[in-house]
Amino acid sequence: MKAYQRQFIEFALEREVLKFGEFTLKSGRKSPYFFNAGLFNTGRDLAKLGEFYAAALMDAGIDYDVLFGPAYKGIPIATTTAVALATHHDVDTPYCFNRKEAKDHGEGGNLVGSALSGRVMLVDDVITAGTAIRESMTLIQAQGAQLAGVLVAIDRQERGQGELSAIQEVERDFGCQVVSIISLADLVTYLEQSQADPDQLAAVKAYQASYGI
Ligand code: OMP
Repeated sequence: MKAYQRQFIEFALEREVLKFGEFTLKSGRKSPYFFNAGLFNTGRDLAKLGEFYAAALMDAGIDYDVLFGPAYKGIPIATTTAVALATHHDVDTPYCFNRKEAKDHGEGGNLVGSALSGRVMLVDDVITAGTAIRESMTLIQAQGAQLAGVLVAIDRQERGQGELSAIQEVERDFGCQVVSIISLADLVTYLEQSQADPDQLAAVKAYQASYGI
């Protein structure tokens, strides 16, 4: 695990974005942990969050033309990532986002910011089953753009419909790379190496054994 990945887990725990307990996921699965990116909810949180996304993106070395943050949660994430790329990596990248309701006056349309064209790097919080990503794909394809990659905070590494994880299915279906700041495997390593509650670690490992890839 890289230093920035460990720091990100510590940041998420400190801000209670990453929690342990019993949570029902969008898929209906009961998970012993949950990652609620909405709780990165101050200016400093957002600034730090952008630095972690930018670090993961630089690390991945994928070529792309524009960052796209799908409404709603992807919007602040894409914005803060673009700021961090400029301030910490001297990379000035165009970015855009969509609105859920199309506007029929003013500039119109449902896209805001740079043009959604060329190779698109989609930035979002979490992929579990990939439902949200598939919705965004419709938008990207409608613009004649291509998906270059997807960047998320956490890859839960869960099986989708078959044996592959939702992320592996997205990679296969859209021919792109999916990058995450951390994965479930990183979280397990972190819990093993820290003074974590043994019951927490056992619950996460049991979940990984049932639904993991
Ligand atoms: P998919 O759209 O099915 O990939 O699920 C992603 C969504 O699941 C996120 O946008 C959240 O609404 C939610 N989620 C989390 O935010 N954190 C988690 O740890 C797990 C989920 C989830 O419900 O699977």
